[in-house]
Amino acid sequence: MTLSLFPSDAPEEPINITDTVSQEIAELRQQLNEHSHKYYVLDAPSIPDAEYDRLLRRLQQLEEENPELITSDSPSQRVGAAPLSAFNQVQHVIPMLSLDNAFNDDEFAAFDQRLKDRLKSDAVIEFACEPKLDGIALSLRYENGLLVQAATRGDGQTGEDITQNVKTIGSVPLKLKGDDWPPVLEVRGEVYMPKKSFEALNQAALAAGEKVFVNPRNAAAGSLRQLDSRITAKRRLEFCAYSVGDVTEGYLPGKHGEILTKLSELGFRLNPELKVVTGVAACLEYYQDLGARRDQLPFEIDGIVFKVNDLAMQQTLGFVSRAPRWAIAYKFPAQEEMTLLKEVEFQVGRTGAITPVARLEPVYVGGVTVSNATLHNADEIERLGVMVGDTVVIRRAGDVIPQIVSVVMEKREGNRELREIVFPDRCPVCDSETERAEGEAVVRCSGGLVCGAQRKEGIKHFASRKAMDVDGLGDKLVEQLVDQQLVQSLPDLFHLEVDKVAALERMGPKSAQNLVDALEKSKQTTLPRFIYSLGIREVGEVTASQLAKHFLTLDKLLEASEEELLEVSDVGPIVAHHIVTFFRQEHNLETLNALLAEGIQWPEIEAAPAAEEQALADKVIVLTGTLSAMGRSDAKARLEALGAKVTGSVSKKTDLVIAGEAAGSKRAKAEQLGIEILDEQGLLDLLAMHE
Ligand code: 9MJ
Repeated sequence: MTLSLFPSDAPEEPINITDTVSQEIAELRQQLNEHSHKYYVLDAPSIPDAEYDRLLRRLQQLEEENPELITSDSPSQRVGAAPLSAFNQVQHVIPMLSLDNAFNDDEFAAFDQRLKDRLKSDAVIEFACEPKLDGIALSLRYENGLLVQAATRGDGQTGEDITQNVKTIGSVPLKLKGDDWPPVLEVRGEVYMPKKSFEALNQAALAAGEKVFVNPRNAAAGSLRQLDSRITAKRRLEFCAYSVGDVTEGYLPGKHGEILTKLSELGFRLNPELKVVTGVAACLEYYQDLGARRDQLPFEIDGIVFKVNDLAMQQTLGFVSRAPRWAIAYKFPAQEEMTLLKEVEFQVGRTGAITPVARLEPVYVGGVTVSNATLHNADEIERLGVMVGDTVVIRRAGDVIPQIVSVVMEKREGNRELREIVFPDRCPVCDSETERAEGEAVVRCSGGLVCGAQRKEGIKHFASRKAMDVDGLGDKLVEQLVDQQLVQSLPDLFHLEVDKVAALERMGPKSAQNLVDALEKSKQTTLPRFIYSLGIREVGEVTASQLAKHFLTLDKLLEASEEELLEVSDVGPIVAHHIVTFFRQEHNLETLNALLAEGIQWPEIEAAPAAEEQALADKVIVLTGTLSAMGRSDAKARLEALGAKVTGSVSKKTDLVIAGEAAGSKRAKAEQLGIEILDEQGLLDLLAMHE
């Protein structure tokens, strides 16, 4: 018997299988390109990741079975290819220029004046304003709509061919959208790593004991210079277009802003902050506005690029050596600078943790003068390989505490003044021995409340807003109270005498009386606040609140065993251990009883309703994405207080998914399984309804 693919009642003409496969492949490619564009360029995915993966797998399967049908623009080619032995060189048809810089408003105004002088016109000039992405400049060459080459800038004349790597970047079209494109189109722009991807990459590197990248720019450069494009494929890089190079004449409009719009239509991602404005004042306003929002942007920028919008004007203005006369980069204050590490001192925190603090030669960075930076712990010092006397790179982004990101090894040569950083084996404040628990990065003073530093920090914590909320008892005052021996332990606070306090620096009779009154007032508190104020390790305000709700009275909490503590949501073995250890120490119990004897009190807590009566009893809820109104742990605690079980992964057993900003695969899975999804507002409504 012969096998026939075509039953006898089939049409006479046999179906051409290759044609059907070709057609399915073409359709899959078209769909995948469409979805990539929506996901990577428009940030508006219309199908779940899992569905995209299914389409891609189907395409890969068909191409595997029919290798003769694979094309270089197929979405399957984005996953990376076999490693190269080296990158080839690429000559740029039109040189890739750099930009002149301006560092203050006067220099920008001078730039505008130079333009007017050259153009022999006083008419106000229209500028395209673009955030200056801190990444790697890239040239993408399209011939007949297909990406044929991707090259780095190199020295501006000659770059490197990194086509394989660039194909793995989702926001780089392998094929231009539509059919209205010039036969040759070279698109230029910046490859960068969004801040979130950078943080995730470094976190993974740390966990794996690998080297971390010092900033997103280096991470992007390192990812692009991989000879093995499968590594690049794993890095979350993005591409934004900002100009064109070699283009077949007659295809593009006459304004820079319009060219960018055209590039967007052809499938490129543009910077969402692009704007065309007229005149110097509007440019400076744009600069100020973006400068103020710089730290909230999802990508790093180091200034604003202003380009004369009219191409005919650009032509008239021309170039000087390696930069166009018609553009300027107005830089923001640098967020990284070099300086000298003069000394390392060790500070003792509330829980005895000893933190190395770098004393630096003062340096202006990120808009302020920095003279101290944290070195975190011994592991960090080892990771950096830093020594006293080194020249280091300091980074300060926005409000963030200044960090030491690296050591400038070149500056070590001939520098004989280097000294190793040695962790003290005795507490620098109380001379007790220091200890480092196994598996912990932190070195601690073993002195407990004997240690003046720990006492001070403990009192600051006790008085803080979320704890006993003692108005007017700030850090500086606590330092004085302890240094002048007016306060040795927490209960002493309640014996302060007005005239003694009034004699302290920057105090007077009135502020001293206010402080004593505030202390008196703080005695009326709540159990959660009181538990939090004790400063038990790892017991934050949420945990304190859970403990209060669970045990209802302080006595029950004091008697609780580690096993009983584990029944409290938010309490794991480490926290349970810290709590039991705290209450086992005689001096802590003495302090606690003395505080109660001073009259600290709180209203009784009503027992929570029996489990089955709770609003969300036994509901299985998953939290995903970023919540802006409250932290994840806060949301979890509040849902659990209503009886819900909050778990980590979506399954058929899940009743509800709360999807915050940028929720990803968990949201997709919930959609797939038909599980109810609430956004953050939905969560707030739910809590408001039941709390
Ligand atoms: C960046 N880095 O964002 C240019 N750039 O234009 C923008 N760089 C540039 N434009 C001409 N937005 C040369 C460099």
